[in-house]
Amino acid sequence: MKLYYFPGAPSPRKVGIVIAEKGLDIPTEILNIRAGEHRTGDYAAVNPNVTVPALELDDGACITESLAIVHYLEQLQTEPNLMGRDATEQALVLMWHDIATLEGYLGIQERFRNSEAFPAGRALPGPTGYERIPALVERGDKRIHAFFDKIDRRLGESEYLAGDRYTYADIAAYVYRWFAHWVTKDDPAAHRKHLRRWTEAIDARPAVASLNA
Ligand SMILES: N[C@@H](CCC(=O)N[C@@H](CS)C(=O)NCC(=O)O)C(=O)O
Repeated sequence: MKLYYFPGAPSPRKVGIVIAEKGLDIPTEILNIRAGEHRTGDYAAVNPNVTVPALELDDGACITESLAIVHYLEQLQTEPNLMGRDATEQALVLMWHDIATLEGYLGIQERFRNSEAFPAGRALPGPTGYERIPALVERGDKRIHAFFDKIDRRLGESEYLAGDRYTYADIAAYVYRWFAHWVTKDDPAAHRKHLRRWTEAIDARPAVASLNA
């Protein structure tokens, strides 16, 4: 098994936290996507979509998409459980993961990749070139605020996103908060008290702290 990984990008970072939480030891190749290492060499033969993360299995199968990789790892190492123990909890984990990814991550990505900070012609990940649409920077900002307001409200009524314990839904949203802070230089948790309480609790987890160090 081999993981293609880059700790400085949100999708692989979520998988990195899951691996640390589960105490797994997986051979890893780091591809620095900021230096374009995923677009050169033979990585396209592993993952034609040229995105990270990807998990190559010993039988030659290659799993891309962080949610699919995490689902696989959860079957491989069931404890600590991160994807939900019963039908309701599993559905709530997937629901909050989807909300976080579609409303949060995609808004941050829109804000980042359509700005001058990002190389031209690469407004979406993957092998196809897409030009920037500058108006999406402002729309992305608006989406980021709406998303973290929603998460803050949820965390005002629930200790964690899917209920009273930490799950993969929290890992995803936690990574997106970090990504939003990195992109906008404005920490969404600085002025939202429930989000801050939850961020500090996750920051203190040994597996998370080991990756943040
Ligand atoms: N849906 C995929 C998204 C993968 C993705 O877009 N990865 C980004 C890093 S977060 C990437 O590889 N970007 C490379 C590029 O933009 O060229 C997942 O959840 O893993």
